[in-house]
Amino acid sequence: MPEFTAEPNGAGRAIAVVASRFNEPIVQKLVDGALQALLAHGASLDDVDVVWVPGAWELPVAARYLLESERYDAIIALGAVIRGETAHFDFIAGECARGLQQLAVEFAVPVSFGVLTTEDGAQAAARAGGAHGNKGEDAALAALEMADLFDRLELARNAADGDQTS
Ligand code: INI
Repeated sequence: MPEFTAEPNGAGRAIAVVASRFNEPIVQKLVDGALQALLAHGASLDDVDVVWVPGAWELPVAARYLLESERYDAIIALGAVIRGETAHFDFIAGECARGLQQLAVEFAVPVSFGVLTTEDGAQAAARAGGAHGNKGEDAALAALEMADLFDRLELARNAADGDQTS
């Protein structure tokens, strides 16, 4: 029975980090965590672009633009939507999540979700290098693992196709 597992492997990967400026001090920590994780797993900063957008609402459209370039092996979306600060929290958080997931499925390219959706700033800080870790780092690792998984699946598919034609 074939079984596929993968590892976060950043060697030779072109990665886009798309980050929203709203709640920038928090999001900068997510970006720092993501970049550290990419470097720790073999990526080169020469192959990583960091793209800033105004808020989480703009993350999906920016991610789509980047995906259409076909230049990236994975996209890491980072942001912080904090309920206490807006009446339209649910719209922004929900549409951001939905838009990013739709893109991942449509393009079949890893688009990881490192967007904090919290009740208050303290919860967000705890997840941006505080007591609950760094969700930017987690998102980077997920993106690299998915890119590696797709490589392995592609190899297996090509091998199976070769078997059929020989
Ligand atoms: N954007 C965020 O990323 N986080 C928030 O908490 C937030 N709040 O609180 O409103 C927020 N709003 C801006 C939004 O993402 C868009 O940039 C704006 O509506 C312009 O399109």
